[in-house]
Amino acid sequence: MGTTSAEKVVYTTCRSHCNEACVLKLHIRDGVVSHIETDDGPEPQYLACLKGRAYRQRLYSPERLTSPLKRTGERGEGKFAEISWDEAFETVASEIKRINRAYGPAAIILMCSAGDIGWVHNGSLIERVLVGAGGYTGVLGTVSAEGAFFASMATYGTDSIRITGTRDNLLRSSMIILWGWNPAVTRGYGQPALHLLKARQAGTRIVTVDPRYTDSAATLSDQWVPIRPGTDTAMLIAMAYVIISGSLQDQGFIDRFTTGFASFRDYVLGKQDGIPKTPAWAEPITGVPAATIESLAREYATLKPAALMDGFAPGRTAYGEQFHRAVAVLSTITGNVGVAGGNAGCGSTGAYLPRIHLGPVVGSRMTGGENPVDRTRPREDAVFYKRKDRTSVIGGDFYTGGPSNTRLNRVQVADAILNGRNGGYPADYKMLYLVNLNYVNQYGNTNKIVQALKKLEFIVVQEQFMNATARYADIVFPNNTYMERNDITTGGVAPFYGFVNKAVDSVGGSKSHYEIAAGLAAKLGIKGFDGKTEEDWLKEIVAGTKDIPNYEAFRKQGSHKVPLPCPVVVFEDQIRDPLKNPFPNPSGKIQIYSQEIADMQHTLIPPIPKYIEPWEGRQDALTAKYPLQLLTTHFLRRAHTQYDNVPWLRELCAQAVTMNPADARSRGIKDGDRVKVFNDRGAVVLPASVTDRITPGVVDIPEGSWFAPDASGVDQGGCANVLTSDVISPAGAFCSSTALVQVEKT
Ligand SMILES: Nc1nc2c(c(=O)[nH]1)N[C@H]1C(S)=C(S)[C@@H](COP(=O)(O)OP(=O)(O)OC[C@H]3O[C@@H](n4cnc5c(=O)[nH]c(N)nc54)[C@H](O)[C@@H]3O)O[C@H]1N2
Ligand SMILES: Nc1nc2c(c(=O)[nH]1)N[C@H]1C(S)=C(S)[C@@H](COP(=O)(O)OP(=O)(O)OC[C@H]3O[C@@H](n4cnc5c(=O)[nH]c(N)nc54)[C@H](O)[C@@H]3O)O[C@H]1N2
Ligand SMILES: [Mo]
Repeated sequence: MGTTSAEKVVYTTCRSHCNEACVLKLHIRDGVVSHIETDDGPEPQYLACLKGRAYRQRLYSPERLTSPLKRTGERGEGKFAEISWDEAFETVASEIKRINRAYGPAAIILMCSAGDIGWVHNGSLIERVLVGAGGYTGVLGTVSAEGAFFASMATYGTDSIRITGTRDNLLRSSMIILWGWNPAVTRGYGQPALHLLKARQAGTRIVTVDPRYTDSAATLSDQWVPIRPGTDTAMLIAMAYVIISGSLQDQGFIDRFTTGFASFRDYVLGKQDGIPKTPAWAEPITGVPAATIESLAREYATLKPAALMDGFAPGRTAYGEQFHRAVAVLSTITGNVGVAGGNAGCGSTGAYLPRIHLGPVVGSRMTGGENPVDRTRPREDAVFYKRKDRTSVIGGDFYTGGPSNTRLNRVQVADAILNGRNGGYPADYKMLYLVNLNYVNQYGNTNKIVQALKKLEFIVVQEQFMNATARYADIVFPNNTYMERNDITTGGVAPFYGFVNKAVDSVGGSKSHYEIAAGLAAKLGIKGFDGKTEEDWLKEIVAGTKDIPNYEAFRKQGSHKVPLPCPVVVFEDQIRDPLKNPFPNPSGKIQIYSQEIADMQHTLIPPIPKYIEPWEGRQDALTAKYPLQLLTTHFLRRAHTQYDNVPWLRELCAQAVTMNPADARSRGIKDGDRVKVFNDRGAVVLPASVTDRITPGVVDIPEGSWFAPDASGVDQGGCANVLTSDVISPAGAFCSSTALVQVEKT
């Protein structure tokens, strides 16, 4: 489209919480974003999806929070009064001081997530304020992929976020397996769907293993293998049985690059426990016919190179870490690690250069140094949690590991608030500060979170909308959006830096993260916070990357696409020259058997990957009451809870519980009926979508729909976490795919 003289064009980068980074071309007329296009620059283009293109309805939503709010009714009742910024800052500062004096800084929990992902405007700035005020209790782990992280640290010695190559590596694969990965819907990490489409056009064989016939199965794959949730490790181990018993493994690769193969082989062949892990053993566990397991294993071992791409969701289950460990080991014994067209496993996401370069540049400088509360209890267990290279990503604490035993696993925060020291937690908690996080909606067991929030003395929420979490705040700080501030962002695994250009002034009285943190720091009397402006930070970050030659040109173009001579393969150096480049772990090799895990002596975290029967699975006695397994997948038209209130996007697809016709029929449910989905943790009412695209015995409620309890406490909003639990997997993962439910017609 052409531009008129009264119109201005600004290039910016959309980096919402789907984790893709896309170029937006904004047309601005009279200070208002009038329409939005996407990348029209040179290849590779970073093309925005429907959410970025619909952003105007979010930016100018009548529901935007435009003034600081103070609670006037009961907590959660949703009654607030507008107050000035000065009063809001004063109230929060004096509460921080009061709680600090009365209980110590550990009583204050800070949790951040990733609303709009930028390197300046994120939760790190509040970390900086709280460090200056005496400290806070931080959280650890990532709800997305703690299982993948653990498996990656145990197997390779490095953080999973670092171990994905660029997506063009997929164009060199002979076979690709999308295992619990649906990149046709879940945006993120370097436009994988586009590359998969190209690979398929070039004749690469692509197979999807998923309980649902996903859009990726339908449009990108040659074959769909339906599987029961939470049983993937059994199928992977049975594939290893086919490979090892048929001598299809790459023994030369195993001898040179790995440790502990014999122990895994003995387990697989049944020499340890007398149970050979044959396809016939896996069939009744997984629901996948033995012949299918057998043929997939043979193909995977012989069509080389092959990329086994494991999504995060199968790792967000009971013992999900075993899934990612098994994927890494299968990739290893077939010689697919560190080679062109292969993949190392442990989560099919990650970060390429930009994010890794920026971590150290921004990290502790932004967060204001060590948190005094962290220092009180250094972490003693699992040595790999202390390794330095756990990538600090964005929002400060987002991926920070466990340097300290004062930190709480994110998923257990509600339990920690409810039980405190008596429950074995390091402190009693009185205050919660939330940034870029829709806590009530997005973490396990919503009703328990609500109970926990009612117990606290003070809650601060930085938000754009009055959502389920903001409703529980004592003070709400209205945050602006990325269209109203300058920032820098990066493209996941894509070799791409995005400049986030301020396009319009902040709507109403909303403020940026920087402005909020600076205002609060001033009230707390923290010196030196405001020593650097937004612009100073941006320039410092750009200089630190060493990739971007010219700040002004970067800013004007809105992006810097890093030229790469060839696709990037993870661990290429380790395989090409292992003596010079050992793996960053104690053995220097790929650890099929991990001595570090063995030393932990945790019976449910074995040193080799093993299938362990999950709780709330098909074998659980609870199936008598709640016979259906619940999935809570990521949704096309949302980034988690974000964009759920955008009318254009709501028209596209309805929030519903997807179920198989067999399960619907036996309950007298027809497509479109309103149904109640429930278990002991809660109940959700929403429409049913009846389709063969989901395997029998499994139902799916897409995560991120807004929690809206009625007077009897039944959620009418379709929020999946009313039904999920806050019990974590032994290695720390959020088990959002491990929950049994029943469905009935309302
Ligand atoms: N549009 C959009 N894109 C997004 C996001 C979003 O909210 N919206 N969120 C982003 C974020 S933060 C993340 S972490 C990623 C996460 O992305 P993922 O975790 O990969 O996404 P999910 O949709 O939960 O799951 C992927 C697939 O795994 C399947 N699955 C679930 N449980 C199991 C299981 O036990 N076994 C097997 N084999 N398959 C299973 C689901 O049916 C689904 O098709 O996506 C990112 N991209
Ligand atoms: N059942 C179930 N639950 C899940 C998942 C699942 O698969 N199943 N997936 C999990 C995963 S992978 C993730 S990553 C989490 C995501 O969980 P969250 O990070 O809590 O999800 P978002 O909806 O992205 O929440 C971000 C919030 O920040 C606000 N926001 C956006 N931009 C800004 C900004 O600039 N400033 C401020 N202050 N706020 C802003 C948004 O309005 C939004 O309310 O959910 C997890 N929860
Ligand atoms: Mo995530």
